[in-house]
Amino acid sequence: MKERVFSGIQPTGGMHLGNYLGAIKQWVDWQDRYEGIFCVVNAHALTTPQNPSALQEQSLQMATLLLACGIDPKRSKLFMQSQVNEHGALCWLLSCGVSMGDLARMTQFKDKSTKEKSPLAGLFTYPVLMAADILLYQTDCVPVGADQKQHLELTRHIALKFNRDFGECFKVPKPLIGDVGARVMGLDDPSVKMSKSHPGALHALFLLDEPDLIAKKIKKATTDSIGTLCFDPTRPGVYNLLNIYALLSQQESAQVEAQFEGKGYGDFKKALTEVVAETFKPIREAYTRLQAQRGYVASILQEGLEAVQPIAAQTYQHAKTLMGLL
Ligand code: AQP
Repeated sequence: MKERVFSGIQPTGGMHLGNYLGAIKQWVDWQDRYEGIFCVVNAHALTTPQNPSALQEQSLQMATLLLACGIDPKRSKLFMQSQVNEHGALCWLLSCGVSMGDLARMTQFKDKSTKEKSPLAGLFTYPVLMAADILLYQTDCVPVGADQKQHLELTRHIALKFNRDFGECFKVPKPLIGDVGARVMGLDDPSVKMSKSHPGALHALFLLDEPDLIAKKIKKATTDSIGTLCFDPTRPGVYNLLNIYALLSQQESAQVEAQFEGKGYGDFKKALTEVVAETFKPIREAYTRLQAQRGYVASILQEGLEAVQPIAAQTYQHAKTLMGLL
């Protein structure tokens, strides 16, 4: 029997190259080896203020994009988090077993809360909802990038503690480490990771960007005045662009350096634009086709919901009973 993988993406904006390289491409590739349960985590998006109609639209766009990227409903389940009530319900049970101190140590909370004037309590308890997402499905493996490692460790701690205190209930998930280096930084500011919700117009490359816009963003991407093309982490702008090129063209860094030896930033940016546009083109086309098939995405989400809901209900009932709730 295949091991089960669970992962989710927040519909806090469009899907960008960082999401694709750091997560979605690997979800797609792993579908042969694992039983995939993938989720648009729209309830997580509420941890920062959202416009309700934009959130609805972005949630459906995200589900459509996941299918366009290659999530295959015949092999994996795809669903919308808010349609399974047990996520919120289990989050409450788990939040009554985790300490404020453990949550306060989460570096993502520290980072994100400093950007908000008045951070929401949901931002603080976000890792508990993430633990509920994972534990509800008796997940074997969770893909983790560097920024989610700490949250998965907390999930494991929560599961182990619950099983010890109340009785065996949750499978303790293992991390699944993806491509090394698949961390994409902002084009306009390579000191921060590329993010959906970053306000900069030239910050992220979105999968639905047209070729002209891709070219414009890459042309304006931050580099430096040195002029040579080598993988030097002390030159974050050039390093980030080279890293993107290597990942998309599936080459080692030495090969990329050899390819661009003696060339300038202009030539390199042209080649980068081409490889990005080539990667996005089939996804954009698949997205347009899926959108034209009225009702198709909704029917896939419904099928996914019907497949995962009983698993979530069973785990939640078990946890509730073990805790002594009638
Ligand atoms: N820049 C990135 N490079 C590599 N991987 C990334 N991921 C996100 N940004 C990068 C990975 O994408 C998956 C889904 O992310 P998410 O939507 O659940 O959360 P996030 O990390 O908060 O994504 P964003 O784009 O930065 O959204 P906002 O702006 O809303 O915070 C995760 O596996 C993540 O590691």
